[in-house]
Amino acid sequence: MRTALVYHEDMTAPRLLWEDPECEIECPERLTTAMGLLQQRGLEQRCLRLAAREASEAELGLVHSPEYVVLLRGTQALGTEELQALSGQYDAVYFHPSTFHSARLAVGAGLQLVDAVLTGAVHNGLALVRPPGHHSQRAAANGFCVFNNVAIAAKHAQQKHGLHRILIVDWDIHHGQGTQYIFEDDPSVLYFSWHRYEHGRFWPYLQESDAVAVGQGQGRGFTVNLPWNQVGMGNADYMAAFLHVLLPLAFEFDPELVLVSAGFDSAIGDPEGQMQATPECFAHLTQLLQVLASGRVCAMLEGGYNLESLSESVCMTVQALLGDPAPPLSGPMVPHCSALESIQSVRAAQVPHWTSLQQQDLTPVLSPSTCTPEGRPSPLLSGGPEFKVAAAQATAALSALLDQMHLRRTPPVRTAVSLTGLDAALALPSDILHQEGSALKEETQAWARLHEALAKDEPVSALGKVLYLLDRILDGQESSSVAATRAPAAAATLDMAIRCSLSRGAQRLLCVAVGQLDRPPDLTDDGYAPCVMCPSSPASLWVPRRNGWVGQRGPGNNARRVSSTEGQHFQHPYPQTLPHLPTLEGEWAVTHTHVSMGPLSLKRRTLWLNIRGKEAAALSMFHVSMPLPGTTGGFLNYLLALVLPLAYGFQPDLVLLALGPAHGLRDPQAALLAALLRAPAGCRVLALVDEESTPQLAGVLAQVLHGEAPPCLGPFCVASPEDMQALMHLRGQLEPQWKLLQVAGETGNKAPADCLGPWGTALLQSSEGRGAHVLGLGCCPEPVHSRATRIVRLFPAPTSLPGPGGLKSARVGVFTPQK
Ligand code: X5A
Ligand code: ZN
Repeated sequence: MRTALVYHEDMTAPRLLWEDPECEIECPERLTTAMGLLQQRGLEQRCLRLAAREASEAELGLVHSPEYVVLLRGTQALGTEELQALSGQYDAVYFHPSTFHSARLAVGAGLQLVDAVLTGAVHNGLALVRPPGHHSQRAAANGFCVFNNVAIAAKHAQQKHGLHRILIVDWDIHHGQGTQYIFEDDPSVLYFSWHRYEHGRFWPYLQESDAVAVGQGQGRGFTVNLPWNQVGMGNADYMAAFLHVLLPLAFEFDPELVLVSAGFDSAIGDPEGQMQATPECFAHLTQLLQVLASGRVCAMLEGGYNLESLSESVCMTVQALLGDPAPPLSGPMVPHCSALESIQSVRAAQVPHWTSLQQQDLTPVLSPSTCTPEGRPSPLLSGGPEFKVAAAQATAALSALLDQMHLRRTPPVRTAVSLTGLDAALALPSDILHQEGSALKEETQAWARLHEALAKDEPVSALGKVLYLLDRILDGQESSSVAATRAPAAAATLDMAIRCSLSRGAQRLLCVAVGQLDRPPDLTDDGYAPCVMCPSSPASLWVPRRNGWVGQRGPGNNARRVSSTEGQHFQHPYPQTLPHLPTLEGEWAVTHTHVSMGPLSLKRRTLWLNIRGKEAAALSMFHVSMPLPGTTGGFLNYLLALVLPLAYGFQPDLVLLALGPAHGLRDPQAALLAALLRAPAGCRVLALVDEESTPQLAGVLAQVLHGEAPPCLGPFCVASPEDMQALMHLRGQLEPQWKLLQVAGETGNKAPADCLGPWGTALLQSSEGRGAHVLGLGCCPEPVHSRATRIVRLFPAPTSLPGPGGLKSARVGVFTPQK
């Protein structure tokens, strides 16, 4: 089995025996509710269940002083008043007669989990424990924590399993100062924590929680603190923190094991955190961590006090550990200004210690937008009356959100991978499907007629297989597939796959083409112009609808999917993915009296990324070409600082990953690319692999798309200056539109015209002679209703745009987005 779930009912025993508004949130229902939902969702049944054992006193001694352990042992026999008196000696702690037993089970659960993962019994797992651990110190209980479960697990992994590099990711919303103190001079443990900080005004009110605390002595650079100076941080902020801070350092560190201090008080609705990350965010964070350390991820529960948010988030984490696709992230992928300032400050503090940061432009930290104490509301006191009101409001907001997101209805789709062409020599795990089916011959031939290359060179059977695999992904039968393409037909096959996906109702298609594969000349950001969509079929009919294009599928036998004229939508295979996302069409509705839109929908349907040997160019925000970096460091930088921010910003519902002729990727690079692209796309990926590639490459892609961890990239090697320059160039161009690329707060001195960057995508131009009132449309996934007007500088027209002569040069137009 893949995932362990470690638990013991006895850990529900400790409870608060007296009045204490600060401590009452740490209650037994935290565990029972989370376990209950895991069972109800059928997730618990899919895990290897391990009953937690008590840690020995020797194991506690890996971190804690003998005197402290003796003191705790003594609490078992104390009466309520004595317990209360002892509790009062610590900050935010309560003891119960069952505390010692429960705390030993919590430590033991972590040890069992680490043993199960490091002996290979499972790939990963979660320990659902109480009391939590990350505030606990060598000789002190603190913040509901008695023993430091994660720290003891790390020491155990080093001593019993001989590990040399362990990463601890503390996504609890409080600073795990206990863990920080234990490892602050230890370079073998990289400790990352983000936490509500508010410039020191939030518990535990420590200076050493700030970004400038980077560790001591040998351990300098191995403590990474990301303080949030405002509440309300959400999915985009957490994603930016992972992409721009944690992951670059983690890849450079190259851990052998990832321990997660998995507190869910960082999730929406939590009374302590007051943050806004939705439960599925934890599935994404977990997926991202699984590309490290061969997928050896051990998560241990820390905080999390909104029972509904906690249990949903726990389920999302377990689903991701099991390899299930993650639901798409909700909300605009636009980090908060204060979050960017925090990210900037931690990158600046860490830059001396990490080569992967050294090559990037790190502008000095400007006064953060939040640093003036005047006028800021004083922090809510835990347990106080205002705190309760805020908590009730948050809970109501959360319930509404969960209902609206249909989270409960997200089906677990197990990834299956189909192979064709290259599979002869492959030994794949038995749960990866070898798919031999093919699309109907007439349908295949109809598509093949679109391309000379296909009609002439490609055996119809190979094409039919690709179509069949794609069809099954779009129908939800498989998540992902791998197919072989022959070099002369690679571009045409990809083109056909794009057309087919769009015609089948894919709303946003991310095409990542590696090697000699150019964007099909008639593909625009919106998809294809209707007239070229299905030239072979006279029945082809494309009708613009409020929500995009609805139309008949051209060739073949798929008339059953044709929507009726009244029909709002295509019969969409994954309807749960998009309801929360405002369409760009809605956002950017240019008043139609000003602009005659012609046949183009405003919704951007394709994002084209070409990774190849030569140029770095952004022809539009949806058409980006980048060189293939020469080193591991360069490759990682590209993935984390460019490809993933774009992919998460775009939120594709399908990825076409084409490794064309001369793609130049080594197998581990291709595997990492596929593993990372899988996350933002709900695991829907069709990989087209050049037939000249080795069967091993197809095999490793199949495994990664199936949810296995990618193989090691090899030794970290810094990016070349040329690669970094090209990356900077692209980022600079794209950052104004793709906000997830940002790594620093606004400098505040930007001209208004630059709000949307050096170019917006021109959809229309005025005809010759009326050039003075050119209208432009900035394409930007950020919500704009807040602004009355936008100024957009036009970009020279891409060749695919209609209109005589293209645009002359940059001209500025103003428009008012419709409400
Ligand atoms: C594990 C954890 C929080 C303590 C908060 C005290 N502790 N106000 O979340
Ligand atoms: Zn916490």
